[in-house]
Amino acid sequence: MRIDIISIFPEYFAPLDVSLIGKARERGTLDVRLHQLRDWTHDIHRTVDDTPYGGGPGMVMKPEPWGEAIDAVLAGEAEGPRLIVPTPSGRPFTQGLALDLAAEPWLLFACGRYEGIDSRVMAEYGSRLRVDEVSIGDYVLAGGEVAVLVMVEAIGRLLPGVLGNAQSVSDDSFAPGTMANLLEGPVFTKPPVWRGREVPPILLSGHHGKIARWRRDEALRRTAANRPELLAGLGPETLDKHDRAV
Ligand code: 6GU
Repeated sequence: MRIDIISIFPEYFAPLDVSLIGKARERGTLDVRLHQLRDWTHDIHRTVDDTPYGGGPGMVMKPEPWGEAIDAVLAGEAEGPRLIVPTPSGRPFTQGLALDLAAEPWLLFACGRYEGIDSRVMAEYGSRLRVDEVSIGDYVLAGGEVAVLVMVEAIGRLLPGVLGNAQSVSDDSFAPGTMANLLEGPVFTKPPVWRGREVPPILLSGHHGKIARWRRDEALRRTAANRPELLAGLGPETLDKHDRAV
């Protein structure tokens, strides 16, 4: 997968050099290309923002540098990328959207700062590319860079061969299938007793059916405690006859 990121702070993306994503880049599974938006300005101050039409606080990113930057990324390619614009006003970023984006060959992230990017930029490319404005949660960040780090990590770990163990993707909280709308329960490793605290004996029993049942009960219990609104989305058809309200 190819990922282009346009930002006025490309140095924000240093974490993409390390860990799972860094390794995927070294192997060539992931091709990340960073671009400095200010390289497409033409004034001595390299201005990327201006005051909002209609008044109000803050600044808005000017359309011209964005148009030139995006055109330069698209230049010479037959097929365009999906354009993702991080903004708290966007559609929610979910595990489902991460899976959808992980199936794309090419993504372009356009990181806004200040009060956002002049809306004509999204309209302009909306006629040529699939454009999604996406939010990572109900809080406001100072810019889209950290949100893009979040999305690239969530998408990157889903690419074939990035995780050591394909099972860990299907066991994830929110994974479609048995974990849809469920949070993962607690996990344990050796030693069997630590500071007098025992690992739940069922996990040492070797009885795979009982372990799966216990894990599902714990997932339901944790979901009820931390995200009760998700339980409604489980729906009667996804509940088995042993599932119980906890
Ligand atoms: Cl995607 N961007 C910004 N600036 N703030 C956010 C966000 C995105 N998602 C939640 N808050």
